[in-house]
Amino acid sequence: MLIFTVPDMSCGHCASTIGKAARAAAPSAEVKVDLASKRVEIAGEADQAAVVAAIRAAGYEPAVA
Ligand SMILES: [Cu+2]
Repeated sequence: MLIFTVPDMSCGHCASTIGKAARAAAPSAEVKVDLASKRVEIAGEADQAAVVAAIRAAGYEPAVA
């Protein structure tokens, strides 16, 4: 399980963009994005560096929780 916080996730649009980026980077994992807690949880096979890079490329800065 990878857990990130994304402090600049501020609305549903951010959450959906971040979710798409994370899912594209970890297609076989289960990705959950929670706007209220600004968290991204990824269960299953996922490359942390690839997910971080994808979220950054989408314009957000993830922090490993
Ligand atoms: Cu937003």
